Amino acid sequence: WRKYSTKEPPSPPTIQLEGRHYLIDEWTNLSSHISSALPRKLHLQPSHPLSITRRLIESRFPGPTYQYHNDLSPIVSVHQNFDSLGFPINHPGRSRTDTYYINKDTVLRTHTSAHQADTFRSGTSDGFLISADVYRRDAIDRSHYPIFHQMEGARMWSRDACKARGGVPAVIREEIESMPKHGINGASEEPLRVRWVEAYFPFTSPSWELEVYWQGNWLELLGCGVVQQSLPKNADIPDKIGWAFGVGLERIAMLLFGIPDIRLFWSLDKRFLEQFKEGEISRFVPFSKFPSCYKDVAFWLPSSSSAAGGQVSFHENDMMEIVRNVAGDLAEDVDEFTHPNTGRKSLCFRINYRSLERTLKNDEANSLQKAVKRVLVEEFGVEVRG
Ligand code: FA5
Ligand code: MG
Repeated sequence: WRKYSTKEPPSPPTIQLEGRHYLIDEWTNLSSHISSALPRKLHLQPSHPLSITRRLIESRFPGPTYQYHNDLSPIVSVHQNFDSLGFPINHPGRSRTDTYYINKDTVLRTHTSAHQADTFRSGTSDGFLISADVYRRDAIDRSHYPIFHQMEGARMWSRDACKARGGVPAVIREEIESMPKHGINGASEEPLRVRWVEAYFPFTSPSWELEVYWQGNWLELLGCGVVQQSLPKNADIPDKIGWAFGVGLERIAMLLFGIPDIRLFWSLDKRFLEQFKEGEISRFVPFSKFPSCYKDVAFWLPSSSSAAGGQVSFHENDMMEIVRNVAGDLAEDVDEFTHPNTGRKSLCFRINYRSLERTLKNDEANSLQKAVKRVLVEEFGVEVRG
């Protein structure tokens, strides 16, 4: 009889983010590590290196030509993040292994380009800078984090005016020459080695990426290009033409301040936060490098016939996600390191544990590793080999 009492029928499952309820479905793949970081907004925290970097770049793109948008919600539609930019329906970036879905129609933006179309359409200025937190299921290492910050920049001109001035390249050159030129003295003493690499984005053509040599490798700083005509056309400004870029703010800040590990931006440790002052670029002083401790895990994936429900797929990014959820910022990097050739698919990962703030005990690393293995078995049905 209890069953038929005055109780309401069960309401559909929802998730609450930024004060709103969203229906969840089979696409939902948000973890608590991610949703709890939504309110941090590091690019708006006064005297945080990301905010200092943002303001420094903003000072090079002055109003009223450029308008700044720094508080757009990270929750966007699949249409805004992908369709409006011409991403084909089968683009890998759309998959649940790469993108955080709130439900099948709603994602955490994977890039600030998600706001390009709306901002062009609003027509309130010819240029804009959009700085924001963005979210991706991605590798774990010293220059990648699942939450990072991008700044989108764009500038439009009327096609005729542009032609009269010698075309897009000439106009861009003029623009650069007219920019304020106060010096930026980064923390690095070596001269920067940079290179432009031809790239592809569905919403620009031609496109490039800019890379800089850092800690022995080429580090990508930004993507950019001439905006595809479909964007201004769909935004009801078909007679305009222009450029856009999307830069990783962490990557710039790492170079400017000499910050060696992207996890540091999330630190609440005074020894980190108290080093920085609004408007100033200073060299980061490490609190000393604490020892690392690596642990390997090797496992067989379940054959699809034995897996419950038939198909179990496992993506490298699933491993990254498990490790971040279990170990948080105690994981420094994760490498997939061999592929022994056996009939069943076998995977091996090396997880490097290191705290940025203290010496990690071997016991602690062991229990994190144990927890990672438990999740692998319970959620993905793998057979751990060692
Ligand atoms: C984009 O996101 C494009 N929206 C950029 C763009 C804008 C192109 C406008 C053309 C016109 P990409 O995926 O390459 O491109 O990311 C841009 C930058 O974000 C990278 O160069 C890098 O600096 C930074 N970035 C990417 N992934 C991560 C990550 N996991 N952690 C930290 N920074 C990252
Ligand atoms: Mg790129």
